[in-house]
Amino acid sequence: MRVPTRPQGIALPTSVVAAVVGVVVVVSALALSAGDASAKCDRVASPRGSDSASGRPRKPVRSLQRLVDGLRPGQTGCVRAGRYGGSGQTTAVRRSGRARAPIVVKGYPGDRRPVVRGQFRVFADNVKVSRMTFDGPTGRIARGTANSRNREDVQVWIFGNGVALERSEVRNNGWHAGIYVYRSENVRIQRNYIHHNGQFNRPAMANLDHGIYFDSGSGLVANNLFVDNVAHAVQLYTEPHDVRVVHNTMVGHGRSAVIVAGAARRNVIANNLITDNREGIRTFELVGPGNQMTNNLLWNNIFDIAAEVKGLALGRNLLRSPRVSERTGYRLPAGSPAIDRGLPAYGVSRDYLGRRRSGRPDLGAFEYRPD
Ligand SMILES: [Ca+2]
Repeated sequence: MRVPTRPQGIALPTSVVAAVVGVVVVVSALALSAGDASAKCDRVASPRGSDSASGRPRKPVRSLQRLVDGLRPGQTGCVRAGRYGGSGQTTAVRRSGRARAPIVVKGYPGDRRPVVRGQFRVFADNVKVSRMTFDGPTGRIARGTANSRNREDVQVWIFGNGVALERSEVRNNGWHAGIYVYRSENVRIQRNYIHHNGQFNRPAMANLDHGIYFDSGSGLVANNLFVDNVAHAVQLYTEPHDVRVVHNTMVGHGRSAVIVAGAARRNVIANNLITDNREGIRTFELVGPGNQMTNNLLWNNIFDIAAEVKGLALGRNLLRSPRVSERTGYRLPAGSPAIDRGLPAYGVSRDYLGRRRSGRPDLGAFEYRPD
């Protein structure tokens, strides 16, 4: 399988790219809420485990691969804090769950999120991945999406239907995408922190490395925090359909927050908070029908709406400062114009932190709550 030709987009003076990409943002203080309502662990992996063990909770396995290989539909594998995988390694989920009995892989309840090095693939249906950190670069990957200069590859590769990636961190990828979605229907990517993915020192790649590269399939991208990925936070290309990109906060991208290109069709971009990117929204040679962008807040992008938005139905979008900052982890302050400005039709019931949204939904990933 090869990654298809990418849209080349427009040339840009290097100094402008550097100025935007150079905004280094650190949100380490922004921890996902610890713990999990469900403490069910059918199998466990631990740095102190052994791959000759059964994997039952008192006999954990060592490797993430061993853990996922032992899961059956309806079972949950819990991963204790620590490091898994390694540079150049691939961990792959290959056994499918069922729609009502997914295979679940998650960070152990109450532990810090485990850190997975190398590439993580979900090549199966009905798999849910939660509370994990995927840390790039991948290292040299055998049989990856395509050969790059150093055989680096995408960090998390989703190739299956009904796959969920939630409450995780995807960072520091060295080639093309933090998350790559290929021919996958009903994918749900929610409440993740997706940041610093891409090759920052290669001008030739300034247009090509993204937070999420949604190539094909359908689903939901909601309540994610995207910060400082090289090119776009989300690229909808070559032919994704019926993807709802809603309630995300997207900051500091060298190209745009969202690009809709090629045969992408019926995708909706709404209720997002989009600041400090080169461009807020753009299209590129868009021929697919029915794409729309409405009710987003755009602020302090060099171009809030790019010159090329042909093929995209633009509804009303808000051009006002949301008054968010890196220092406060992009939470909304009292009086922000993003509060209660979401269209309920595109709303989601909870926010990035899992808090119930109140009143009309607030724009972006965070629902305002006075502390
Ligand atoms: Ca609200």
